[in-house]
Amino acid sequence: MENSKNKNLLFFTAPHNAVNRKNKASLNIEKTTAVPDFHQNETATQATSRRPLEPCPDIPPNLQGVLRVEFRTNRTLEDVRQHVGPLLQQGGRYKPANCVAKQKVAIIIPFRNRYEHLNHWLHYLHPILIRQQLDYGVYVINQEGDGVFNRAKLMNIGHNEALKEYDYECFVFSDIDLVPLNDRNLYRCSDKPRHLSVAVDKFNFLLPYNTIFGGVTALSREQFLKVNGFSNTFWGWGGEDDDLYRRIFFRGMSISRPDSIIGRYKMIKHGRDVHNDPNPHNVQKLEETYYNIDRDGLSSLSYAVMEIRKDLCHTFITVDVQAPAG
Ligand code: UDH
Ligand code: MN
Repeated sequence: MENSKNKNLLFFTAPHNAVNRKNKASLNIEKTTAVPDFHQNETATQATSRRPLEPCPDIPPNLQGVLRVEFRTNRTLEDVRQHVGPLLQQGGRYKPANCVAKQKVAIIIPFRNRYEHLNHWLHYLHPILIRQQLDYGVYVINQEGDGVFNRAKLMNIGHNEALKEYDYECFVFSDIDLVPLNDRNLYRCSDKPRHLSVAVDKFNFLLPYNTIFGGVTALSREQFLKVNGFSNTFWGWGGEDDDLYRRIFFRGMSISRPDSIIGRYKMIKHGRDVHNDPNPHNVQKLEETYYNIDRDGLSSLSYAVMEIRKDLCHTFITVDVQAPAG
């Protein structure tokens, strides 16, 4: 079983292909009704008698393009569970029932005390990711305590924890407050590390600067390993995304982006969080990226998992990142 390595797991995932057809139709996720029912005759129809699934098409057929996104304040996790839950496996997992997904994608979200944002994110992203025909899982990495926040270290932890569960080949690192406005912006990896949140409403739908690599990014397992992941040492707000850009550059890669029509995003409005003030040292640290790539990153990652909770809509992993006092 995929999860057997995880000792702290509270729930195990159900068979991976269970899909509720009624909700499927209402979300306009797949038009075909020819969805194999994996519960029926599960023992009788073993792999031998099943026709192997075809690969999913390059371009998912049921995308809608421009989306309407509204952040009502009273969206509860229970609302989200009812809206998208029937399509999912425990832990916020999904894979297409009638074709083999192009990629296995782990979505990694750094988190602390943004529950309202989480509900919006789950509400909007699950239907999009399903229409994109991904074999995916959603991992919310929750920093325990009120020490200084470390977005980048949470990303590294998410990468490692997700790989303990499943053979993911692509990692999409996403802030909790960014929702795409176009579902043609595929949450997949490509031959270059990819920056997905190109045109964010908060920045008037413009790139604030050319080398920006924050918000939502996608790196294949190989690309992420090649740069030794994120640095673990950017405490507080700022710099860690620029450091990752520099790592990519110093390892001889360049980035790709969708165009600014497809790469549009809405950021949920928020103020500054406590214990995540801009850190002026982080700006200085960017001078040292080149020398730190190999010694600071996945190779030096140390943390403790405090709890793994499997909700229907996401896997919530609480971690001690050994933060300095906030
Ligand atoms: N995050 C949390 N909790 C925190 C801090 C950060 O969950 O306490 C995560 C969350 O996923 C968030 C991401 O880290 O989306 C990045 O943090 P951010 O949203 O604060 O970053 P952003 O660049 O901050 O959006 C800009 C400062 C906001 C000032 C707004 C003034 N109008
Ligand atoms: Mn934000």
